Amino acid sequence: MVVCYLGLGSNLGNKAKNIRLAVKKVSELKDTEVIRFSKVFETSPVGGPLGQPKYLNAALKIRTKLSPQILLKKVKCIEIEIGRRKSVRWGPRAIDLDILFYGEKVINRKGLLIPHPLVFERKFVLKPLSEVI
Ligand code: A4P
Ligand code: MG
Repeated sequence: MVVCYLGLGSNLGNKAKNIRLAVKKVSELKDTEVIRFSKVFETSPVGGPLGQPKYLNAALKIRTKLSPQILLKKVKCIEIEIGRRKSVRWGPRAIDLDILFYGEKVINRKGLLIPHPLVFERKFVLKPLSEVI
C-alpha cells in the first residue's frame, strides 16, 4: 500500500455534491482506502478564462495498491462519470481530480507528472492538503 494525496476541485453545477460524489467514488476504488478528508474550501479561481465561477477545493489522503498510471486512469474515469467535459486549460469544470503525491515517487512523463506541477505555489491546493498530511 502506498500513501497518496489527491486534490479535488469543482466550479460547475452542484459543486459540493460533485466533491462528495468524487470522494465516494475514490473510496470505492479497488485496493484503495480513504484515510482522511479535508474540509471543503471556497476559493477564487486562479488562471483560466476571466469571470469563471468560484471553486470548492478539498484534499484526500488515501492508501492504495494501484500503480500511479492505473490510479490516474481511474481518477480520469471518475471525472467523466461526474460529468467533466473537455474545456479550455484551467477552465470551469464539474470536477478535477489531481494526484498531488504518490508516496515519495517522482514521475516525469507525458501525461503524468508527480508531484503535481504548481502544487507548492497554489494556496487552493496547500490549504486543504495541510489538513490531511
Ligand atoms: N496529468 C499529469 N499529471 C497529473 C497528475 N499528477 N494528476 C495530466 C492528474 N492529472 C495529471 O489535466 C490535464 C492532463 O494532466 C490530464 O490528461 C493528465 O494526463 P486536466 O485535469 O484534464 O486539465 P486541467 O485541470 O485544466 O489542467 P491542470 O494542469 O491539471 O490544471 P490544474 O493545475 O488542475 O489547475 N483555481 C481554484 N481556485 N481552484 C482550482 O481547483 N484549478 C485549476 C486547474 C485552475 N484554477 C483553479 C483550480
Ligand atoms: Mg487537473
